[in-house]
Amino acid sequence: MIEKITVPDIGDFENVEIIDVLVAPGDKVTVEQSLITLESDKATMDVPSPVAGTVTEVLVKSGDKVSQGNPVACIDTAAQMPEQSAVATPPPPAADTDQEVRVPNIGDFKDVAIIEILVTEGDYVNVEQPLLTLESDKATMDVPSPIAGAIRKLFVHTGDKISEGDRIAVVAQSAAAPAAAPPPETNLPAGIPAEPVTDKSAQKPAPLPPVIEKEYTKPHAGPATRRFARELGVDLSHVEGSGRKGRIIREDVKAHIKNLMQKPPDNAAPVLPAPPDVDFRKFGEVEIHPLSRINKLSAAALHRNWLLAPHVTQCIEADITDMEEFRQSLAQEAKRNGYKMTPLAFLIKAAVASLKKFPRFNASLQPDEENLVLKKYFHIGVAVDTPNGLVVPVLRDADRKGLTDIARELADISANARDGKLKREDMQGGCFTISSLGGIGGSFFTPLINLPEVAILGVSRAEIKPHWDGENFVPRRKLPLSLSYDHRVIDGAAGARFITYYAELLGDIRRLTL
Ligand code: CAO
Repeated sequence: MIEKITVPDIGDFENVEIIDVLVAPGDKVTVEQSLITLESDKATMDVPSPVAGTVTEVLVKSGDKVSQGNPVACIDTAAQMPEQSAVATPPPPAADTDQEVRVPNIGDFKDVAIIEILVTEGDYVNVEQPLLTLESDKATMDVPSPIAGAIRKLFVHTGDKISEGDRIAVVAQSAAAPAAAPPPETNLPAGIPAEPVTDKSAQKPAPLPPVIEKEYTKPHAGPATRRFARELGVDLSHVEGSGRKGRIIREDVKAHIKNLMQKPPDNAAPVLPAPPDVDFRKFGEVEIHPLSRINKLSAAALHRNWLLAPHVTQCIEADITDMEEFRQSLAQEAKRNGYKMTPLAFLIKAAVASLKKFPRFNASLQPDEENLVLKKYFHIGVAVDTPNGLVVPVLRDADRKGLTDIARELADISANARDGKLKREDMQGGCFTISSLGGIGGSFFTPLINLPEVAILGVSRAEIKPHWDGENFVPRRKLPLSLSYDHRVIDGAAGARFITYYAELLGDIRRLTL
């Protein structure tokens, strides 16, 4: 018969989060075996199975929120081991009496090794709390306490070999403690009842069921260790076991956490402090504007670039008086032909010439920082300001294009960028980026390198300034340039050489034809 198991009465709690699902379809479960673990802000509690059988369906997942009556799983009770129903409920023991706890019926196993003792003398234990863990060559199983009380005496040690009926401990059962639980099977594999030896006559040996084999596909750890790990948020699949056959014990979980705390943060994933989370409504009226997709993508890329590349920004003013004269002479013709000849076309040509002269700037550092990849092509990225945010389309093979072609193409790619028509591949493969704010204003700034490129040129607004020609101050048009470079790849001298050469090219554009 299939039974649908629901969340029992959990007091006043509602919508409690499931932090762990402890069973999967196909698992055999015993009465009281935990199916899921719930955690409210006040308590953590397991939801036990009220029946024994085979899980046919799990109806919840970690992270779900549940309340009393919500379905948890379906269990086929026909698969229940017949012996379980034959287990007699032990009579309630007398209050305030010492009671011996002995090894329960563990099937055909004899001389099974104790691999972990989970309590010490003086500990107070609850009914079903695991006392020790046994391991045969086929199975690992916890032996739970059948009664609640203080452990007065422990008779066993790690490594001892024990069989059914051997003494484990004397427990001083407290008067207030609950009586022995009915079929006390929790934490033992299905079909292996644990009981106080006083009731041993009521038991029949049960063979170990095949379900135990499944344990070995999970991290090899006892229920107590699993609970401990869960409390600390440790994923046992990342913990190395030091127990027999690689079994994970409590000490391994502690060592794992210690190791994580001591490990220096990974370069690729720096641990950053969280930004302040302020409720600005406390201070005045506010409006919330969701960030656009482009805003979010570029924010993540800019942050990564800023963190990964040690930036240095080198500035210079280029004398573009003659270049501007030439550009103006082309501007009219461009306008007649439906495009704009802005300074940017010249800046791209000068970038190609400078990259040819300084090949280390036309390179990318491999992520393992072992090699530099030098590029033989010249694709120049151009930062474009759009209503949805910043994008960087790439003008390909700029070395093979003249000023007019570049100017026309720039008009197309910036129009496409602003209309949101750029494709992913239009923004890939850049060698070097130019960010031109000259049409807007401002002087020098610190552009952020567009990794995996190693340098970026920031261009600001040109202005006529007094220039000392050796005898007089003469008016010259000066263009502020800011070159940021990745100091892992380019040293300061190379940065200064590159930008000086670049400025010289703009100062005498005839050299662009060389
Ligand atoms: N100094 C003075 N004037 C300049 C100039 C400069 N450095 N650069 C351009 N101008 C002039 C142009 O000649 C043009 O003048 P006219 O209107 O008289 O023809 C005007 O400013 C506007 O130019 P533009 O912006 O239309 O064209 P552009 O080729 O200079 O730039 C583009 C194109 C797409 C790069 C630009 O429009 C843009 O989006 N810039 C912003 C880039 C950006 O946001 N960078 C920041 C990235 S880091 O956050």
